[in-house]
Amino acid sequence: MALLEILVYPDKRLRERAKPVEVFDDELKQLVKDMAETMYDAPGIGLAAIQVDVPKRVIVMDLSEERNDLKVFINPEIEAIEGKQEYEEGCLSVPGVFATVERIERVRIKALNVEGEPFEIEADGLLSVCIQHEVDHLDGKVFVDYLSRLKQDRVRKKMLKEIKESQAA
Ligand code: GNR
Ligand code: NI
Repeated sequence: MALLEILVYPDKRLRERAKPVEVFDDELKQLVKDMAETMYDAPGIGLAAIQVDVPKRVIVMDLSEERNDLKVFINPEIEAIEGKQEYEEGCLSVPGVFATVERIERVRIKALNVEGEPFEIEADGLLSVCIQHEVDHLDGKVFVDYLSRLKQDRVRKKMLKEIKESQAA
């Protein structure tokens, strides 16, 4: 097991479009394990592989209080069903920044499990928000992209300042 380093905005590698998984082997299982460990340690409720500099379409998530209900989505596809919702989002790649984002309320998710078997679920509430946030990462998007230019500039400056300070220390 290993903790992986989480890329921090505005790192350019977060802008890459992740590639579909084609091989369901032990290496993929190890990646999922390491991502789960990294997410639990952070702590966060979700993590996309691109955030640990692996440009593959792999997501781990755990929304449970007890942190014992790991969900894995490989090559996920989202289809809107209905509605809109607003949620105050945060991101492990933008530490300390929280902002309200409008998302689709109810979605259908088609994905593969770690064995490569397809499954389909419907989601609303936090699961729906989180899967949309994670699939954005796989497409090179970050939640701050939905904010005004002014707010994006402020977030970028804050992150760059913190990165600089952590390097000086
Ligand atoms: O830990 C996380 N919390 C969170 C809260 C509201 C909306 C989305 C999220 S996902 C985030 C983890 C993360 O950055 N995943 O990419
Ligand atoms: Ni995120």
